[in-house]
Amino acid sequence: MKALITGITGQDGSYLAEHLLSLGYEVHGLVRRVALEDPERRFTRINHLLDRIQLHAASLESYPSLFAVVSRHAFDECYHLAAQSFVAESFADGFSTMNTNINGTHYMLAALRELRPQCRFYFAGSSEMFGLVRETPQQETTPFHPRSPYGISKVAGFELTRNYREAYGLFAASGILFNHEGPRRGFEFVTRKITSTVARIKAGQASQLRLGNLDARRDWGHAKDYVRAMRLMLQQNAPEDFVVATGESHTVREFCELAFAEVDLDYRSYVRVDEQFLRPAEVGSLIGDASKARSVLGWEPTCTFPELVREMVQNDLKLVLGQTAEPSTANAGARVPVLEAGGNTD
Ligand code: G4F
Repeated sequence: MKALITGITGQDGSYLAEHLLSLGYEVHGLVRRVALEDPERRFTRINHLLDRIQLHAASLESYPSLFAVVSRHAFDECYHLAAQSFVAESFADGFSTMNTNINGTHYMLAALRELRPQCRFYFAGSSEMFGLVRETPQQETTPFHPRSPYGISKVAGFELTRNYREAYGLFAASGILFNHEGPRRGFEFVTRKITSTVARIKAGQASQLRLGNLDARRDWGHAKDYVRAMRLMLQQNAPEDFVVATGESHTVREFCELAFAEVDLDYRSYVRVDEQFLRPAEVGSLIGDASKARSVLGWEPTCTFPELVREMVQNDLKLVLGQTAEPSTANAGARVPVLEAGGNTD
């Protein structure tokens, strides 16, 4: 099996690449040209995989570049994970979030339809599509009410995926993934912001943690568990959409409490609310019902909330102390494999 992953340098892309490699797949990834020019910083999560995967330079903003890559390889599966995925940034620059997320998805679908219609397609939908929730818990049939340009772009990508499935018969499915975290999470997301700051406070390198809405409630799982569900969706007889969630939700405050307790500190002494981290329109509470994924895919999450918090704090403590941690920080520059240019790239 030959799989293409867009967004392979991200948290989910790196875990998915490992998972597919462990199952004997030939794994290809799309990367932006800017990433190639800065491999030491941009390839930290896939550094250890570079001699086992094939990377192709392309941009989600350029249809010709995606067309060129798809025209050269007979992909069986395509996992479209690449996106501007930080909700707060989508308020700061809604235009580029929309351009990348909506057009990027449309270009991928159009290139596959034209060149490789038998390739199965996975779209990374999001629980942010539920936004101002109409029912609790949220399931596949819950109506969408996105609250940010990011959420709106994901609803558009979800609908494009459905339309290509219905109009052109593509095997195109969307995962509606609730928040999924882990030691490879980007530092701008609240979980990693908390665990990395806890580690720095413990090491005497920081004295405060400034956050926005402490009462926001999320259904947090482990990204490693969630990439298994992505692949399972493409192994079914027919393309369908699935909610992927733990069915448990916790507040940002509870995450702080556990993370600080992991290093024997009381969060109340360090956490301060800072208005600059509040969002113009907040998604107050999300909790998913993954019954369909459990019964149809046979999927189960394996990591509990306290285990997730502990793993992330322990990893960040190692990073602060200069010990080996995830993502690998070893030098990737010397081992970047030969890359094939794909049309107009940035
Ligand atoms: O960690 P977050 O930035 O993730 P958010 O907005 O829920 O989105 C993540 O999960 C989605 C799946 O539901 C993905 F689609 C999306 O790409 C991304 O991975 O924020 C979580 C909550 C929010 O309610 C936010 O307002 O934490 C609250 N929060 C409070 N203080 C903060 C902060 N978030 C961030 N990033 N930084 C803060 O200081």
